[in-house]
Amino acid sequence: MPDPTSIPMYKPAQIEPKWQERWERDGLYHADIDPHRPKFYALTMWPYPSGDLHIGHWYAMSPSDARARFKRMQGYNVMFPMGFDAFGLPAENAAIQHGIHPQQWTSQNIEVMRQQLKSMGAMIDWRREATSSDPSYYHWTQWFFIQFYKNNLAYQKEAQVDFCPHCNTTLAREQVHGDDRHCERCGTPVIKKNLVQWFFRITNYADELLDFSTIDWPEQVQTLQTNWINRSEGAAVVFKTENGDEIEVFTTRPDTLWGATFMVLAPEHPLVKKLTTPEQAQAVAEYRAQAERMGEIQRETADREKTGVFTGGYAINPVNGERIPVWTADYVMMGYGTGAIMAVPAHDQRDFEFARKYNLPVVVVIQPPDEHPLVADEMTMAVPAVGEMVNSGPLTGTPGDVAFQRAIAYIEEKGVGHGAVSYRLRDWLISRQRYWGAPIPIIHCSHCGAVPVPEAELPVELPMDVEWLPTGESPLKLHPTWRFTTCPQCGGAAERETDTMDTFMCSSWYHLRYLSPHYDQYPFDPEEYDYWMPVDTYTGGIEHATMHLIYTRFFHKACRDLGITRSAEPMMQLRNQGMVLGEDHEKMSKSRGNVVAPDDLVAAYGADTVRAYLMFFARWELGAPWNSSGIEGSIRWLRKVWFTLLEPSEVGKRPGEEDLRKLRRKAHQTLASVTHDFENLNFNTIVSSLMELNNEMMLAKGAGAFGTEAWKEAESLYLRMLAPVCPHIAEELWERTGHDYSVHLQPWPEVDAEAAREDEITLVVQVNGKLRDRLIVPVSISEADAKTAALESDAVQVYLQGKPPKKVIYVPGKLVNIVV
Ligand code: ANZ
Ligand code: ZN
Repeated sequence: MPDPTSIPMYKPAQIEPKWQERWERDGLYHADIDPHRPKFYALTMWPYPSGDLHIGHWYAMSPSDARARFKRMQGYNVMFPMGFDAFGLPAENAAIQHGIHPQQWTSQNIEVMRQQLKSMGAMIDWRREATSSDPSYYHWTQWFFIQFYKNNLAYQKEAQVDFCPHCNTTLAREQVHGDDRHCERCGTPVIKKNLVQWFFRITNYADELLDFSTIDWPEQVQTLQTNWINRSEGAAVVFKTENGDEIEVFTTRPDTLWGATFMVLAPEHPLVKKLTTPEQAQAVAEYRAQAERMGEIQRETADREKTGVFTGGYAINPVNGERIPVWTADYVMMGYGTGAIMAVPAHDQRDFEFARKYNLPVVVVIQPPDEHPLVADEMTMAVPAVGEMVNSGPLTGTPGDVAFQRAIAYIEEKGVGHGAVSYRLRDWLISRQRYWGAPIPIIHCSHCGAVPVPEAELPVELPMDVEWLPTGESPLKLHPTWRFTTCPQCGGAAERETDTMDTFMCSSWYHLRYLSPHYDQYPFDPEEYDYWMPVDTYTGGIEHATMHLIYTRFFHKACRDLGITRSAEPMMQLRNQGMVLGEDHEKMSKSRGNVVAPDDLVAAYGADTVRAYLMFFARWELGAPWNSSGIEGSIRWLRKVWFTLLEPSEVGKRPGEEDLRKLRRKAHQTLASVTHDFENLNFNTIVSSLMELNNEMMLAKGAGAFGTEAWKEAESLYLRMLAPVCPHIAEELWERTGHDYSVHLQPWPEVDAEAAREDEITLVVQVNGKLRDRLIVPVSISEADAKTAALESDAVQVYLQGKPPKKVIYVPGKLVNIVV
């Protein structure tokens, strides 16, 4: 036996780089097609190459890595790839501010981050690395665009867009925040601009995107996506104006049509100008100008005082022939439904407030059951429209449950409208007036229109020699030669599209590029696709719930319809981690000075400790504030493990039968719970279970168990369970305890149910000293559990009669006496 004083110290700084090199040299984490093994595609969201892997990245990636490692030990052929989402604004801003080319800035940053990722000890197969700004990558991003364009899934139209005057670019609706509608990146209030833009027809997929039945995604993400899409059933109804125009409205309550006493058009609605009478012209023009300055979110705020202006024009209610005034008001949004509404003040609160303010008539058309007949003049607010139809001509008396359907049948029969569905989801605006993105592969020809670049000529490469002027135009527009070309169809002089694609386009398909990042015949090697797809577990931040995670589902479905991908969904299971906050409980930021730098932590404690702490300190999906003394607990644990496994028992101690049984029981019970927890990504309880088992092993060692069969088994189980969490120390101890390289190639152990079984005892239950019941309970039952079990016994309940006991006495392992 080795001399205990010769146990070396645990020195992560020495062992971690050593194993990382060895694993890399041996290609230990290479994932190749193997038809004899089941595959597992574990994907974690790729980072933007900002140049620094922060603690949030570690929090997202190292537990994901542990889960992937666990799956591998379970016998799956696991692919865990990594890459960089490298197009986007910060690179361009760095170019403008520091005069460094985005290409150079990006590749320097990637170099740094790749090293940082390696220091994490993750099982990344670096041969599969992909970077979206590489021409070999965006070649295929452009190819996808062309497939979409050829199949009418991409189109251009003039649109009013949100534009950041500081970043000089269009923003997606999701990138505009707050009541003041500021830019997500720089905080500048955005303005509206009319530009010809490119869109993807994501709305074609609205209904299918609402179906989550085949995927295991968090409820919260499903809700966010469902609300984002916001499907409403109702009717489209046409109202004729007195000067012969038609106003179409979308309503969710066609059964209230007889109560429509006025109409409201959004200020931007094209009919506003036509309908406005000369007397009202000035008021309407002023109102429109004022509305234009306001943002949609601000306008949608329900409790805002309603404002509006009468256009002077009238329309005819198509069901009762009433002449009703047409107003314009900013509580009606141009981007929703048709941008026009029929106002039913008796049953819609916003319309009610508007009607009272401007003295417009209120007509009750729904009578709630079991209430006095409603009188419009006495109402102080709109009445929810549930009940029997009244004042509704031929439909009067229709019961509430069929009113909706009958009203639709009626307007369809009269030819004034039809059943319709409306969505909040808009088509995806993908064009950006920026340089650092994938150029949209279109050539504009004055004869032929928008012509896609022939596929053989892809990629349309970004020119490297551009000028950095934040002009609001893409720098590609200012390039002296790049944009001038010839039309692929007629050969005439033509110009390239100078907009680039939204970076969410690049990230909609990166999981496919990882399959074969060097393949140059197609976006991916079909053989790799057949083996690896779909992604089995996808992990990343909840903040991507409505953009990336909707876009990538749309992308996959669109590609499926074009015969490029198969199956309805790209990612079967999704799990979101929470956020690591600063020690001050605030979001980490440089300006607050509360940023925790993983590189410093790795230098001080080693990667394994950082990994263990990140898995331990919070429930993964919730996150928590950082705690710099907490991480000390993790290094102490690993040092203990180190000595537990290396330092023998005192000479001469012989363990008893019961000591060894206890050790085996704890080891297998831990294995059962750790297995369950890995499956369910409950990382914090994995670490705490391992801490407990280590304590049990120390006790067993005190009793002389070191080196016994039971000890050897516990040691092997321990290191295999530790391997996914702390891959380096597990590998080092695996070697030092005499096992063959590598712990990471070991199968996940099987629980020995017999060993894990708790021994049971009979607990006597007394009431006032008299025997009333006997309970079979585990030997290790805690005092609290024993008391609860006794109090819950039917025999005891009879004596308690619903009252609390006076006193409960517990004699460990023997009896509970309840005094009533
Ligand atoms: C008459 C009516 C009566 C309505 C009633 C509601 C209740 P969701 O459920 O969100 O789809 N609406 C339609 N287009 C609008 C727009 N562009 N801006 C503001 N409001 C608009 O809401 C659909 C309902 O919101 C529609 O049904 C319409 O008002 C209003 F008792 O029509 B309703
Ligand atoms: Zn042409």
